[in-house]
Amino acid sequence: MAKLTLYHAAPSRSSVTCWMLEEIGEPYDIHLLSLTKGENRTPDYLAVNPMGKVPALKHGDVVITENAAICTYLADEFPRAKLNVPVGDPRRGVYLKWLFFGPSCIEPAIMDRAFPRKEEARRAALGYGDYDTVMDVLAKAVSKDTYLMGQQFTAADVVIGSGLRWGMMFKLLPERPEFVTYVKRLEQRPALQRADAKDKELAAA
Ligand SMILES: N[C@@H](CCC(=O)N[C@@H](CS)C(=O)NCC(=O)O)C(=O)O
Repeated sequence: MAKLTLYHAAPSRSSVTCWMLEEIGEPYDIHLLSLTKGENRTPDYLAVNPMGKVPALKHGDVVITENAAICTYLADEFPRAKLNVPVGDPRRGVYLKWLFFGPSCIEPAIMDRAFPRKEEARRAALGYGDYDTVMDVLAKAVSKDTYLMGQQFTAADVVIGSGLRWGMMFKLLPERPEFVTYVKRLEQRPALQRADAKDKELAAA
């Protein structure tokens, strides 16, 4: 099987991919980078990800970047883990919607809150519309069933769950009861616990 290598800074956004890899359950290597030492800006790493960002995932000769793309890729590439909704399944459209909602709505809504613009942007001009609507849509989605796709835990939960988890950790998202309950449920997953433990160990080394 082609080798999996995660380019990771512990903890950071690449912890999302680490969680996903733990859910997949295939062996992988970690190539640790120190962001504070600028190891993500070296020519060697820029050849892997010209954005100079983590995560990046190497699978054989393929390099994938962007958390949501990596999670989508891994779920499709390793269907045995049952973390995807496959092509042909009518639920796939909604599944993809949530995978894209993370980077295209949650992340910019949070970042605009953390670093407000001098002038308020028109709602129609922002891809995510407005912060409160994003929160309301999310609260409804995560409280409807056990997971976003019902009883099935999927890569979409890794992406959206991570956004909610990190957002609340950095006080950029409200601790709405729907978010807290959903995140607590995710935190019971052994794969997330293993990823967290790995991050603690790597950060302390
Ligand atoms: N859009 C990327 C964002 C990745 C990202 O911003 N990673 C941060 C770590 S939290 C990073 O590499 N920062 C280092 C830098 O920009 O110098 C994704 O979703 O994967």
